[in-house]
Amino acid sequence: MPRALITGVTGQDGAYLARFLLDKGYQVHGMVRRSSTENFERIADVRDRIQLHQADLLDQLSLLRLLERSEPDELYNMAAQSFVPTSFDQPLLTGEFTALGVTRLLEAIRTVDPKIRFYQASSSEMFGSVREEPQNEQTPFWPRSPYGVAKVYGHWITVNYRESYGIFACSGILFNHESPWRGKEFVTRKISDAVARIHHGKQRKLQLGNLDAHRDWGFAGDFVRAMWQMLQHDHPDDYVVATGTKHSVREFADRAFARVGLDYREFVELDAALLRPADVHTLRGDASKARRELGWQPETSFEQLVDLMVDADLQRVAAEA
Ligand code: NAP
Ligand code: F7E
Repeated sequence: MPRALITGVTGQDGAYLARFLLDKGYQVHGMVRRSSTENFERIADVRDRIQLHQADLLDQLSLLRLLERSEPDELYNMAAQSFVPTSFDQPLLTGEFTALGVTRLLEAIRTVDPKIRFYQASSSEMFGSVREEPQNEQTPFWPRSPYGVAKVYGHWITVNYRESYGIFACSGILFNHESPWRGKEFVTRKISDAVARIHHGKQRKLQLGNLDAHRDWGFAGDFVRAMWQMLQHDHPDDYVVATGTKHSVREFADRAFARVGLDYREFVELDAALLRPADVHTLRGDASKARRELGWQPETSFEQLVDLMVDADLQRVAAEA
């Protein structure tokens, strides 16, 4: 039975990846950080099938012990401070988690078992102020937030440990991917949640920032498959994972409100406090390398994604009521 260790197993991607690997017959281990209250909502129904271990990206010794105890064949590093606005408020902490945390894990691999295959969750935020469209593995990085800068470090340290020590280390440059398990502060989930609450009379307005930002949005369930495929390949490499289409925040809101027969213009208000010191205005990825070499392609369209997120929140809000 292959063994996988997932850091960030309580997050959106960790929860999808854990189910994907369990279905593939893996023994799944998850790293969780200590908290005064448990935060296992996203893995509640598979909690008994995952072995959880307490450790923290800030604590090198805890990571060494984690690898000794879980003895993984594959390590998926999903853990990070992943919210871009927080990275402007807490740039140092973001650097510790999202950048240096990657080196701590790679050092733990080098010390405990250099044969462990490593997946790093890199991000389209590294392209930031884009140099070309669509963005591929050769496109230069120009990050626009402390989060993006930290991810650039995480990306290059992964490449460096592959080249320096021969570790099977891959960096997946994933474009935005969403789901009903997306955190409610991210714009897609903020919108789908608001649509459901407005539909059920629990909210009146929705405050948003930059409505003209464009993103290449895919479905998280499709994207975790690409992570696993990278670690099954015959050599380690870096891959862009994206749908190849982009839409604006405005278009997302338009379709989401239309799903319940409403016009977003009657509910959405601009809140200047939600504008970022520097935003990423447009992103669209070219995943042809992943398609060619891994056989990966997305299965969920933008329209299906919006609908499934709104439908899930409608169901949840109705159940709460
Ligand atoms: P998420 O929902 O925010 O989950 C982040 C996870 O990291 C949570 O489980 C969190 O634990 C854990 N974590 C944070 N700091 C930690 C620390 N110091 N020690 C241990 N665990 C820590 O993020 P996601 O959307 O699933 O994304 C997964 C990864 O992919 C992240 O690295 C993100 O930056 C990257 N990424 C995401 C996207 C996307 O569109 N979703 C795109 C590209 C890259 P708690 O539950 O305790 O907070
Ligand atoms: O913002 C605009 C905002 O926070 C998308 C993370 O998973 O994907 C995510 O980062 C866009 C931005 O995601 C609101 O200005 C407008 O242009 O949903 P978001 P993100 O910043 O793209 C990348 C790939 C990651 O790696 C990250 O970890 O939407 N926007 N109004 C808003 N954004 C938010 N959050 N809230 C608003 O009210």
